[in-house]
Amino acid sequence: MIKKLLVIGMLLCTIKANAQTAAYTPTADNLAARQNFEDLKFGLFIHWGIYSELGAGEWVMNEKNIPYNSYKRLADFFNPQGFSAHDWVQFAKKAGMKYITVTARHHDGFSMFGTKVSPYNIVDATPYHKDPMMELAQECEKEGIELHFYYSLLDWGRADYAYGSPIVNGLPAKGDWDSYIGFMKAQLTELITKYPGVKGIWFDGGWERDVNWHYDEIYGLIHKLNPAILVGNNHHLAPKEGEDFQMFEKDLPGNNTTGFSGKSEIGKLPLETCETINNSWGFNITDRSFKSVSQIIHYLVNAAGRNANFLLNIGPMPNGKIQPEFTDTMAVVGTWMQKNGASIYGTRGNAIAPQSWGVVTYKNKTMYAHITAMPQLPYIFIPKVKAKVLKVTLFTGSENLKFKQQPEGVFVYTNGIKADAYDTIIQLTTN
Ligand code: FHN
Repeated sequence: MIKKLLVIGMLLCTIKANAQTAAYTPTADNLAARQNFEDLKFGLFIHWGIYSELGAGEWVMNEKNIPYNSYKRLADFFNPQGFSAHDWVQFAKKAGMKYITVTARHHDGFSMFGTKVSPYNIVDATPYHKDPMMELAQECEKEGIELHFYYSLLDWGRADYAYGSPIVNGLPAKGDWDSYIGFMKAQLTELITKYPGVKGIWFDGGWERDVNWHYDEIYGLIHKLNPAILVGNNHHLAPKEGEDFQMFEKDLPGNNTTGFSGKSEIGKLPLETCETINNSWGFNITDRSFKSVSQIIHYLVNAAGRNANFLLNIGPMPNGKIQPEFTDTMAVVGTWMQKNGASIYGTRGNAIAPQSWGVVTYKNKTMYAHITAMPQLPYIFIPKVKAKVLKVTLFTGSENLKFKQQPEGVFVYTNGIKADAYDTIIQLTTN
């Protein structure tokens, strides 16, 4: 009996040891890609699919209870003659964005790329017959913009996914789970091996059901195909083994106004938060709640101060064009970024907690205090500055500003300074 217990004990130890060796160790290339990703700071999120035709957001099939077989007809007349990868990439560049995350496949299950493993895709099922994801990947590579693919784990239409099926013992009672996992692996292989320069996969929809998603196999496959690819998953939970960045939806890290972030403690991975330019992800013709230049710059600055990238979403129109309201706003943001971007790109945040007047970013020995709400008092106080401050100026000027450093922090006197319309940046040089 004792012998038997010993054998079982040894077996359990071996299993544990194997599980530990199977733990994910990011490669040097992956770690470098993470750092680079953190430097980029500002990205463009794009939700575009056959749902865009209805102008009511990407959830329209579900929200309007459109039967799948009727919804599928949208593919017959999806013909985005106005799509230009060049225009999308120029839109991002002009706005000061450094990467694009685009919906390769959303919850409706329609593939916006030329896949061989499902006929329900833009090349085979629409009169357009072209692959916009390939054009975009090539254009991004040419223009030095990084590309991430959004990929939905949830599928409203496929029989093997069996949307709506009860989950029994971690598996959908209907459908064919192995077949669905295999299908996703085949598509992800296509996205990583066929499309040039892909830097990340942005999963979403896993929150729909509590099943075994085979993340170990899926993430393992991605990293086997290209170890540097960054994997992120919008599961609204703390990061899981095999993930390379942590994302937040419609909330700055640490906030939970949406209710999505309640279970996602901030981990150690690079952070990203996404938000919409109006109130919709996919094109919504009635949504005119456009965010102002000031709101967008503040979101970006507040994310950077909390050490997160900002991924700002637009939903292009069904013809592939971007509506002028977005272009106009982002051109102004871009002009501001040209002047002030050095205080954001390549910086890190979170060394100093957000203050009532704004946030602090830093790079090497320079700190940038971003004042987004001018204080009533004639100074700002930056707590817990350990390094000795040698010089304080406005980011856009060379004139020295008065300051006083104490063990508790630094007072910078702001009376008489020329405030910026969006964010007055004060530069502190330390030793
Ligand atoms: O359901 C999706 C939604 O359509 C959109 O893609 C956003 C983007 O973060 N994510 C999901 C909701 O969490």
